[in-house]
Amino acid sequence: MIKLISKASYAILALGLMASCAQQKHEQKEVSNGVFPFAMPDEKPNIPLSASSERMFEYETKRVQDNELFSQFKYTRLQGFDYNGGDGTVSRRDPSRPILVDGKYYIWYTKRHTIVPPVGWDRAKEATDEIPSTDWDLADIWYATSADGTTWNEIGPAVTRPAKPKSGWRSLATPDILVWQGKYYLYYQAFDEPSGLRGDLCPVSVSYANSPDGPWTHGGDAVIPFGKEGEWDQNATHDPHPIIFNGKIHIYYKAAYNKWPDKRDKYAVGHGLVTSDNPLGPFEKHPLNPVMQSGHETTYFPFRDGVATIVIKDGNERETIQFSEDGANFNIACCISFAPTAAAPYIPNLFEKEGGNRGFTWGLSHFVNAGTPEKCYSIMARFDCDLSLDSNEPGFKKTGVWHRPEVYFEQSMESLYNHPEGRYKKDK
Ligand code: AAL
Repeated sequence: MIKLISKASYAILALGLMASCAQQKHEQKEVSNGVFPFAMPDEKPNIPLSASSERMFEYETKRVQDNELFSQFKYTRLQGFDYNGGDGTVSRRDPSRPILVDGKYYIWYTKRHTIVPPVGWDRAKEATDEIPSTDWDLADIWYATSADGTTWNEIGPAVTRPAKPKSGWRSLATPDILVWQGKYYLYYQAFDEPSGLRGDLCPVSVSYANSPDGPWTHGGDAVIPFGKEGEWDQNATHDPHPIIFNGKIHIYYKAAYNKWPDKRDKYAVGHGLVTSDNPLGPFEKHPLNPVMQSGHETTYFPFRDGVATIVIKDGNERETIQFSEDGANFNIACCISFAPTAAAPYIPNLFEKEGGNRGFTWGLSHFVNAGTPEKCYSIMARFDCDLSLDSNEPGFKKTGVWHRPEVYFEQSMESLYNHPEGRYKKDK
């Protein structure tokens, strides 16, 4: 019986080999005919190619399903955070990347707990010491821990607003973490006025501690220098995002430019890069800043011998993942759907000497529209994906992302009616 099976399998193997030889001949013939082959060629065929076919051979893999920097994203609601019934008075947003310390994940984030929901940045003049303008006004940096990355235990504030007129007296927001030579460094936005008043204007401050549980010591203000007047980052440095690359601290940051104070709808975003050997600075700006001209928040991660980034929402290259060999010159690796907003991935060994460059399988993100415009607040959420060299989960490599019809119908024409510059006017 065994012999029979093995004879049969030899026969099948032989047939298979013959078929594949025939196929190869067929391929070569097709290529020599100047026609793109049926079987995906490993090398760029020596035939005239369209621009799209040319580009196909510039990506790391020709099929997106084989691309280590492509993934779908799946979302899970976090447990353990209370939002006061969703009345808009409690908001949590812009989480830091989780880090694992002694078996516990730690995150830091913007927490606003105010007597009323924000009035909105168009009405920033109405903001008071108790009434917030935006969702991230009158906020502090809080932290939470978790054993599994889904159920969180909110411990309390990590860094709170200093007394006026110290930088950040109005609001602290959008933190991220660096571990450097055994110490913990939190970088965050420090506001001295309600955001929306003249812009979303703020520099970045830093605090440090010997333990992720604090206590935190103030380590400096305006650590990422503003550009000079007339330069793209003249008065805003947002979303500080530190990584260690080639042994040096690299902080990516964002500035919305071409916008405030008078042409808010013409805005553009740029991401800059500063580097230093000292977490408290001084930081030196990369001469090619902005190193990225798309993407709303900053999500950069060491990947193989370079740096990769998830680019969302803004710019011509929105909804892409990009890669750069030098951390400054990025090219598109692939396009993505349903990308996590303000993505903060958990990257194993991120701040270790070795091993922090193999990607990730989960992280935290936020949804800024958890409430209504009148009761505006954000929630944090977990996303899972396969952007890791150590994982191979075919389910994440599917290309179809199917939303229920309701999701599309929610994107109704309604939001276009009565747009000040729009053609569609609703019948009164
Ligand atoms: C976010 C971030 C920064 C901005 C605001 C809070 O999406 O880009 O943090 O200042 O919005």
